[in-house]
Formats: sequence, structure tokens, C-alpha cells
Amino acid sequence: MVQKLALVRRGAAGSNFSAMATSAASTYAPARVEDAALVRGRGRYVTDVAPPGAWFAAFARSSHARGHLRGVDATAARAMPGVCAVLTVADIEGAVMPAINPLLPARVAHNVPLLADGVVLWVGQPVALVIAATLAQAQDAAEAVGIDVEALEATTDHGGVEPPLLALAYRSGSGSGDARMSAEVRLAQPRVCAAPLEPRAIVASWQDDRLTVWLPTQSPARARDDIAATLKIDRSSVRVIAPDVGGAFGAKASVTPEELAVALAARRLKATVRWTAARGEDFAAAPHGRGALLEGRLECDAEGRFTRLGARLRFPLGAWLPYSAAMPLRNAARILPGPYVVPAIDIDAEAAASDAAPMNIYRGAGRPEAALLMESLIDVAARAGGIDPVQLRRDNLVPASAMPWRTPTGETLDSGDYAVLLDLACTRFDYPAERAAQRARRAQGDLVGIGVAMYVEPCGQGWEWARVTLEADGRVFAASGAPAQGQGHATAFAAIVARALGIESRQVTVEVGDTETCPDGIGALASRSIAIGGSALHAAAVEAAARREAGAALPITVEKKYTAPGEAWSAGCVMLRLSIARDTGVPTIERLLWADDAGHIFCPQLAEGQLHGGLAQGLGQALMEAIRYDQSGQLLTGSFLDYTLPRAADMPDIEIVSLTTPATTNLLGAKGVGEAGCIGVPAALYNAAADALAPLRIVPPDIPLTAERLWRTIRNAPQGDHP
Ligand code: SMO
Repeated sequence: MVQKLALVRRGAAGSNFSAMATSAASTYAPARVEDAALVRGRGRYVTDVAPPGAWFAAFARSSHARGHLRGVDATAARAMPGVCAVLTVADIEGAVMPAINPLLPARVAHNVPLLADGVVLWVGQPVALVIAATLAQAQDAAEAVGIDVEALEATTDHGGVEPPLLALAYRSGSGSGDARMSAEVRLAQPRVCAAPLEPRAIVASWQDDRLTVWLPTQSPARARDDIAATLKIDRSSVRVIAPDVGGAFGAKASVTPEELAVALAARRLKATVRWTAARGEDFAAAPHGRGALLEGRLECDAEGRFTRLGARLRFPLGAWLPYSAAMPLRNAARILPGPYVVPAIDIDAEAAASDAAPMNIYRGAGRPEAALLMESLIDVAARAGGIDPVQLRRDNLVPASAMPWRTPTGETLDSGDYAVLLDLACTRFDYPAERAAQRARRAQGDLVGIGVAMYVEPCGQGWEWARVTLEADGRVFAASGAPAQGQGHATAFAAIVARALGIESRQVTVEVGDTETCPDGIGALASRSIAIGGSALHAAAVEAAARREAGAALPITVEKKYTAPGEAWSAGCVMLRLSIARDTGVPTIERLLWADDAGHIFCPQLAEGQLHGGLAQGLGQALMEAIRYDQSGQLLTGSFLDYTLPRAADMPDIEIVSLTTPATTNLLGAKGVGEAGCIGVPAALYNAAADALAPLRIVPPDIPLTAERLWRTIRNAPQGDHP
């Protein structure tokens, strides 16, 4: 059961948007328009668009994490039925993976080829690409490719062998040196996989010296540019289409070697080639997320004010760098102080390669790491100082009157009222009563904890393009460079344009996901689609309306680029009650209250859906999910038999209350909402587990807090206070 989203409005003095914010949400709150097709199996995904006669691709992959590649023998494979071609590194024209986001230059170049060249770098690395008439023929031939490897010792994540490829440091202020309380925390997070319903896939078609690519990507424009650069052709010769996309979560933000190799094969054969990853191929070779080692120290003065935050964040990178590989590190370091006043910081973040699958952004992308470390530090400090953890937070929040707030890492929090957010959560959760009930249950021996976590969520920066067309017959077309992967952009974008034009949402047709018919775009990532993509649409629609008023003849087309002057910072507070069964270790979320401020919300139903989805993934990470490698770099979790995803029955009741402080950094007052559940929920769950175990004087194991790990921890409690 899910409680309806409750809206609490706050006026925002100084926001251009505050006048609009009071009237819009209820008027423009249409039901999702995309669901009728998607929930009836009538979606059109990349694998559905493959034309008859397309060739099938399959990959022969490395079964070693590191080794000399002494030879690849494709003779037998080439002779097998239906086989059209077998490509090895000799056939890919020296193509290497594209450069990474220049926001964070790597210290060394990483010229990782599309197919293994002389060395193998991780288990699952593509070594040869087989093209055949049927999928079975391609797979059979891929198995017949002889891969001769002299195995070498593998470097695991945090193995301490590889020097950091990326490093960041933030230092500012000076610690007062008279810390009354201090807390230290060291937490390890496992790698996780994004596990979208639709795995990676591509259809690449070469015709008349042009390449058309269907790809479930979050960034069609960048995929086009990366494919063009890899194939050394002009980007005007490449069209990328993202049709319906079955989830992405960051793992589809960057192109991967398989996709580029298939595109290259299509050109080489002057044909259409299709590939859909098996689930196991995504486990082994799609980008993973998280995996960081987090260490921190928080110091407070005699009044319980934070005086200094020190941290060392170490991220694994795997064997090659996707475009956004450095983002988790950058985000975790820059937002670590969260919604709090921290006078002095000393933060080091670094990332090193390992002989494992690549790392990339995954829903939250560094924000969950920051929240987990900061929020657990606050709870440890509160416990050490005998202060209520809510009170300690309240005493250190950035006051609303100080907005916009310059953080010690140089970020600018544009808006927010964190004290109101915390009080709202306390009131709705009935925090004092929950504490009283907890005391009573503890007296009876129950292991029950209350977890609190606050978070901030920057929603990305930069620009998006939009195009709005008013047709003579009354139809309106709205096109954006930000595609959709299930979020409901067709619904939300239509609502934004309809409001600006004073028409009904259903009069607006939204077009996204095609580099030929849509304007340029950065893409759907970093919780930026409504704030930035939506603002671009709003601006284009407003100008179209003005031209219509001024008497311009229809049709009218306005194409506009919107650049956000800064990031919009959403925030939230999660409070939950978690019990842990003493005899089995099974954790149960008994209650979860969540106050979230996503700024102005256009479609409450969509925002709520985003919060629920993020919560499911945050819960999965905190309680269940873990990618495991052994010491030799073999992947131990190659299927859903070994890797636990949360299911519907694992979801708790969710009470959501929404606060609105409109963003000041975009035209809509909107903030991010899609990643929030991954940010606040794991930190609150960890803190709840720590609170539950505190009477035993033990700390929780690292996440995931599985029943087994909790049970072992309870069994090993020093004082023997267990059955
Ligand atoms: S992890 Mo998101 O797709 O920026």
C-alpha cells in the first residue's frame, strides 16, 4: 500500500517561479500517456525494430581477468554454418574506446580497443565478434573461437596495485582543533549492476554510406558522436534512434565496446547487424556501479556544531573508462557535506583501475556514497556524544535564510529549507512517539532501530535544446534532445508545453530519442530532464505563444537552447523503523516516512513513481545486491540466481510527503527526483541497523545488510547477549 503524495507548498521569496508554482500542479497533472502500450507488451524496443534479414552478432569473450592474448583462432568458427564473418582486433581498424567526460581528465590515456589486443583485461572482455545468419549460428560459432591466453595475476578492486587514474582533493577552512566529539567510519560498498529490464542491445544498419543505429541510450547525441568518431566518419552520416527503452539507470549513458564493434561490423559488411546482450553478458561486461571504500572523520565542538569533516573516498574503475566513469567520484566528493554547515573540510577522492568490468554512473552516481558516509558519521557522533541524532542534524543544517549557500567544496546550493524538511519528517513520522515505542520494545529484547538520513541531490548542469511547432490544424509538436527510458517524459514534457501555451496536454505530441528528427541534447541523466530539458521546452513554447499572439502565421516553429545558470539542489529526509530478527538476522522495514523536496512538481504521479523506483533500487543496494569477484577476478555473480534484486514483496509501505521550495536555477523551479531513493534510503537503512544493534554494542556489517551477514554479526557480538 502506498499513501498518496501529499503536497506541502512553501513560498520562495525571490524566485521568479513562486507565483506560478501555486496554481499549476493540480491543473497539469495528467495520467501517464505512455503506459497503455508499455504495460500491454506493445512497446517497441531495439530488439523489436530489427528488420528481417539482419545479421546476428555474438561475442567470444575472455574467461581470464588478465593475461597475454597469445592468439585467436577463428578458422573453425569461420567455417561453421551460416557464419558471415568473424572479426578480431585485426579487423577493427585500430578503433579504441572514446575519450571520457572532459570535466575530469584521466591522468593517463586508456586506449582500450573494441576487441582484445595482445592482452585480456577482464572476464567477459569481447575478443572476437561473430556475424551469422541466425542467433544460434552466431552463438555456436562464437563458442568455437579459440582464445589462447597465458593467465596473469589479476588486480581486484582496491587491490592496491594500480596507481590512481583519477584524483580529486577539496580542502578549505581550518579545524578548530578542540573537537569535543568525533566520529570515524569506514564503509565498503559492493559493486552493483543496474539490471534494467531490457539489457544492452543494438541494431546497426549501413546503407548508402550512412549508418542508422537503434540503441537504448540515455544520450543519443553523444552516442552518435562517439560512434562517428570511432568509425572516423562525419557525425552527419550517423543517425541514432533510441526507441522505447526498458530502463537505463546510468548504465546506458555511455557506449560500450560491443555496441561500437557491431556498428563497425555493419559498415564493414555494408549490412544490418543486430545484437542483444544476454543477461549474463550484462552481468560480466556492462558497466557496474558503486563499489567505493568510504572513510571519514567528523569533528564537533562542545555545542554540537560540526567543525571539520575529513574523508578519503576510493572508487574502483574496472578495466576501461566509460564516458561518465569519473562522475561518481566527483559527485561523492563535491556533495559530501550534504545539507550541513561544515566549516572545514579535507576530502581526498581517488579512483584506480582493476581487472574487472567497467564502472559508470548508476542511479545516484556518487550521491549515495556521500549520503551513506556523512549520515553514518553523524549518527556515530550523536551516539558518542549522547545527542539525539535528529537534534544533531537540526543544529547543523544550512539555514534557509542563507540560501544560496556556498558549500566548502565550492558548490552552490540554490534553494531549500532543510529545517522545515526535517521537522516535517519528524512530525509525520511522530518521531518522539517512535522513540518511546522503541524503548519499550528494546526493554523486551527486540532489536529495533530508527534510521534517519538527509540528503541533497544536485540535478546536473549545462544545456538542452527543444523545438516546439504549432501546426495550422491545432496540433502541437514538442521535441527534445533528452530521451526517455520509462520515466514518462512524453507525459511531463507535454504538460510543460501545454501549460506554456494554455492548451490541453493531449494536444501536444512529444518527440524524443532520434538524432535526425530531434534537436541536439546532452541526454536523460543526472536527474536533469525536467529541470533543464523541461526548461528548454518551456522557453520554446513561451516564444511560440508570443509569436502566435503577435500574429505570425501558422505553422510556427521555435527551436531554443536553454542553459541552466547553475544546478538545482533537491533535498530530502528519510525516517524509517527497522527490526532485525535475533535468531535469523532477517531485517524488516516496519515503517518508512520520506519527505522530499523536488522543487516545483508538474506531474505528482510521475514524481511519486520516480521516488518509488529509486527507493526499490536503494533498498536493493542496502539489503541485497552485490556483484562479487574472486581473487583471480572471476565473476561469481553472473546471473539472477547469484545476485538478488528486490521484488515487489520486498517493498515496504511508503509514506511520502513532498515539500516544495522552487529551484532558482531554471525556468520551471524544478529539481531532480529520479535518484533520490538511491541516495537517502540506503543511508537511513544503515543508520537504522546501527541503531537496532547498538544495545549489543556492535556495528552493522557493510552493506548489503543481508540476513546472513546480520545474523553472523549478532552471533559474534562480544557480550554474548544472543541466543
Ligand atoms: S546515474 Mo544517472 O543516469 O546520471
